[in-house]
Amino acid sequence: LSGLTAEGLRTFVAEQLTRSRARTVQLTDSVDTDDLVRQHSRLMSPLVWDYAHIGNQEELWLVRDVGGREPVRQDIDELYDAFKHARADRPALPLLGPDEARAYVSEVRDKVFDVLDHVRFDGRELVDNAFAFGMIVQHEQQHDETMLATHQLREGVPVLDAPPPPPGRRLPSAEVLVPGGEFLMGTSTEPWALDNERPAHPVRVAPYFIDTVPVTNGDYLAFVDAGGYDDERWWSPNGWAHRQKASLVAPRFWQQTPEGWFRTRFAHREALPLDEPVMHVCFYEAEAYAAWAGKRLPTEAEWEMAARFDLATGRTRRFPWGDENPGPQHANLGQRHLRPAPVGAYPAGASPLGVEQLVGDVWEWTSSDFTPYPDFRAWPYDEYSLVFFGPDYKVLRGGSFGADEIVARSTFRNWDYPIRRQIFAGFRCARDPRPEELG
Ligand code: AVJ
Ligand code: FE
Repeated sequence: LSGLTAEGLRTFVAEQLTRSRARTVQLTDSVDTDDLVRQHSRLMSPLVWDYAHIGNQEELWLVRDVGGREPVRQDIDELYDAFKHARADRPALPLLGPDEARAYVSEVRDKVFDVLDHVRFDGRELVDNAFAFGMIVQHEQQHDETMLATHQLREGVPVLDAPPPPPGRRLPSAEVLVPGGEFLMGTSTEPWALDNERPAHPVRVAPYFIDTVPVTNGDYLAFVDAGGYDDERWWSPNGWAHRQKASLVAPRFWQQTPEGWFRTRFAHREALPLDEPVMHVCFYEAEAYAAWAGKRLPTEAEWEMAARFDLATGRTRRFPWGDENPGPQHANLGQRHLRPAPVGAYPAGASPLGVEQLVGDVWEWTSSDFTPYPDFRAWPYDEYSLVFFGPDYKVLRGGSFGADEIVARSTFRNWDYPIRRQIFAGFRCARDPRPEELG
């Protein structure tokens, strides 16, 4: 972005707006009216709520604030304010119907293109490097991933399709030693990084081992088969209490049958693919598996050091593979495939130490609470991150197959409650070195 002229920036923003809207349209046009308005799970909004909420955020920030234009539909702001109504209560609201929602979001979008044609990118911090546009593109893409999770919860005939991911391969080693030391975490230079990723700051990390790939379905099945869900030893006190209360026995969407283990994926039922990263596990399940394996989850700093630090130069990279934006050879992002890729599928995405699939495939649970970095500044609004900081949320890193590349920076921080399983989340393990391993 930094090398672009104002015209170049306008073109880039327009492409990103168009790309995110094509995805939103695909996710909402692929189901019928009934599937758009109903609630597929109490954890999710009706799809038609996400759809109009995308338009409403775009109106608030780009039409009214950046553009200084008259409101399109001020009367609906309250309905689409995520803090006013819990997801479970949204179906009962007098929401815009599918046709009204479509008309509304396209009216907003027309005005946004007009604002984009006239905006000056200098002068106001909100539009430096087109930040407000970038924030709204990312907002839409994040809701698209949420809508994709709603699709996963939907029952019925399959409506989404995509080509299979590339094949996996066996890696030379299961884990690598990261020697630790000080590295620069977070960013002050990514123009579209959101407030919680900022600023870049030095962090000191002790030496640790980290797995070269995420934990697979096959790995996780060994834990299930070993009675891991019935053995309190592997679970934290909160984890065990939740496992009991929610009667957890396996990852969400897994089914055990006389013919073996199956899973449901976007309404397709298929044999459990053993070499794919496990997903739809909550933080507590990830924690229990790691304890059973004699390991632990990485901290957020350990995850980011593995993903970005280049030992040879001492420099923090943008991505595990270097500074280039993600391409299809690097990572499974952007709903290009409708599943995580088998482990080993992205050798070109390896970090300097040989850690793979850090970006894409599945969000990875870390052991860290969602807390602000030193000198954090809530910007441009408190409700993006500030109101969520604290011990209630765990950080997830790396992005999933359903995360768009415009979101999945290696500095991007996602967060959720430790009991949540509907997100496309898995994990990888880390461990402390034994003294003799440090030599
Ligand atoms: C960063 C994914 C946790 O979906 O709650 C969407 C993103 N914030 N609208 C969420 C977000 C406001 C957020 N997550
Ligand atoms: Fe939102």
